[in-house]
Amino acid sequence: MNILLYNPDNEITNNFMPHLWMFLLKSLTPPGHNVFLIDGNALRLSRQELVEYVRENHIGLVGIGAMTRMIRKAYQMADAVRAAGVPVVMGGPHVTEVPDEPLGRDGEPRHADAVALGEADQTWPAIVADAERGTLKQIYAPLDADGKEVKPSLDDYPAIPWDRMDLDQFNLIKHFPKMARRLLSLFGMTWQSFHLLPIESGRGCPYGCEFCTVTGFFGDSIRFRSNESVVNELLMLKALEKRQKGKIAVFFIDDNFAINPRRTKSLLREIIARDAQVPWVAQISMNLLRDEELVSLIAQSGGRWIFMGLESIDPENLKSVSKGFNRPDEYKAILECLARHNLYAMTSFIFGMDSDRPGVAERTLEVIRSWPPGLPVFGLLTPYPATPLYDRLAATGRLTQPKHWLEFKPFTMDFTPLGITAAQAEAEVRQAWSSSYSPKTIASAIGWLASRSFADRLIHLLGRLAFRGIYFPQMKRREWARVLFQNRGPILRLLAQALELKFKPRPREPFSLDPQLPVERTA
Ligand code: B12
Ligand code: SF4
Repeated sequence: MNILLYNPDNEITNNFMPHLWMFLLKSLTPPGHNVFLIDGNALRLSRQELVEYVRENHIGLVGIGAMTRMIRKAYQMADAVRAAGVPVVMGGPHVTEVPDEPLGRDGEPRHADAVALGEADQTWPAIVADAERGTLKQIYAPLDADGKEVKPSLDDYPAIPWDRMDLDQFNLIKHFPKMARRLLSLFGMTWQSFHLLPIESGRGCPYGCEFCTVTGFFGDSIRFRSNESVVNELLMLKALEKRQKGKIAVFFIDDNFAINPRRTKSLLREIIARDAQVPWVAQISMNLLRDEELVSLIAQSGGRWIFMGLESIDPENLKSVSKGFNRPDEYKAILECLARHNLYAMTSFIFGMDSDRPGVAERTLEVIRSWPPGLPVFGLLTPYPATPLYDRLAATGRLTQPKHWLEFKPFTMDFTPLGITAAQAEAEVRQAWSSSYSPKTIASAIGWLASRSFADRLIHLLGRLAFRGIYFPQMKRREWARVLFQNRGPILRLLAQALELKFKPRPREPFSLDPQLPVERTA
């Protein structure tokens, strides 16, 4: 049977990284089937185009996965596929939380023939077999003989054959303007491709923050792959990048990569010992980064950026969403410790919490300005279905859009905040993004990095321009031209430094994204 796995686009930004579930389920598909993958973020298809693709490729089953914010689009695409007579199975966090919705058991139209609840590693082969026989059930749940939910162990995690997958749609170099590519090649960056690929080394986070789906979905039982299997995957990617004459970086998508610091350190030591370093990014909660030995191993093993949910600078807010383990009084010291190890942070903030008052953006920005530069992101507190936050807001009658996902609008509030209006909270988010990614802030961040390597400055600049695009889409050539013009100061200064490095290469500063190579300081 021919199977299509499809992930809808989020209708706003381009994707920078493939979704792991598609590659994982492809690897777990029993032999004898052909699995096609389409990520709508990389290859945007209309409903009609998707149906044509399904017909042309004689697809017998379409699997669709989506987060809550993409679910409306997912349902529209599923409806079109089902109208063409091809069965649809849906999976992922949203449909797991509200399975009656895709199955039309809530009185609304049906969008899926079947739903895979929770982690589908073990149910997927049964789904495929039933679809082939034409006996799809409505619900597939990973249950044991007693009907209790089973979380798959990651002991026998499949080797994902990245080297045999078509990754061309995720080649980020293709998104660079031609002129930028030419400039980069002048400085020896002649990569044919640049991929950011997702790897999971473990699943689960027991912290149970009130707004988060993860503790409910993956359970608070934490599971890890063996060090060996993770390191083998990294080594395969290193070999692949060599063959592709390209560059590969990795996003460890574990919710809390250092949730068991002993195990994380042992993995990082093995990466170093087996020379498996690639530049990587991971999500780690702030409390676990107090450990400087861990920070040092992160840096030596290829770690470049750490994504951390700081959420708020107000301890009362943090307590109100069960995230009191974040301590705002230590944010600065930890970020400085990371910067000493040449590591930087993507810091995520949420506005609209119960203690937020007008002016929260400026108060937060003032604190951020005292830190080493990073990539801050700002969002509104969002009640995802089946989270304790959703239940609390529903119970107190504060939800203004109980099914906000069916009319999804980015950066809008779906409930009534306490100390600020919804419109004010939305304006605070706007202000935080505008200020954090203004040409002045970008110039000052690059200035802060004057004593760091050229590569660090270039990566920060590119990162800042790209992250700016999360809030201010800059897809069209004209929009890019405006952004580049507004930021011409740091861009021209970097260009001048690059020319100087190229033509007056003494003392030489090697251009490298590989952390194991020494990168000389220029000052
Ligand atoms: C990586 C990641 C991202 C990446 C992007 C996604 C990517 N390209 O991989 C980035 C960093 C960009 C991102 C952004 C966001 N993310 Co995110 N992200 C994740 C993360 C950490 C890992 C996803 C992953 O690969 N997991 C591992 C795979 C194996 O698990 P899985 O996807 O759940 O798939 C399994 C099952 O669900 C099932 N399955 C999934 N799909 C399908 C489909 C079929 C047909 C079948 C049969 C089975 C099936 O089988 C898989 C194997 O068991 C998850 C948390 C998590 N641990 O999952 C959050 C998560 C998915 N993100 C979340 C959120 C909220 C967001 C944001 C909205 C945050 C924000 N406020 O901006 C944005 C939105 C992004 C957008 N595109 O618009 C929430 C989603 C909650 C929800 N109900 O939708 C999660 C669960 C985290 C959380 N805190 O609750 N995210
Ligand atoms: S620490 Fe992160 S992954 Fe864990 S429950 Fe909190 S928000 Fe979710």
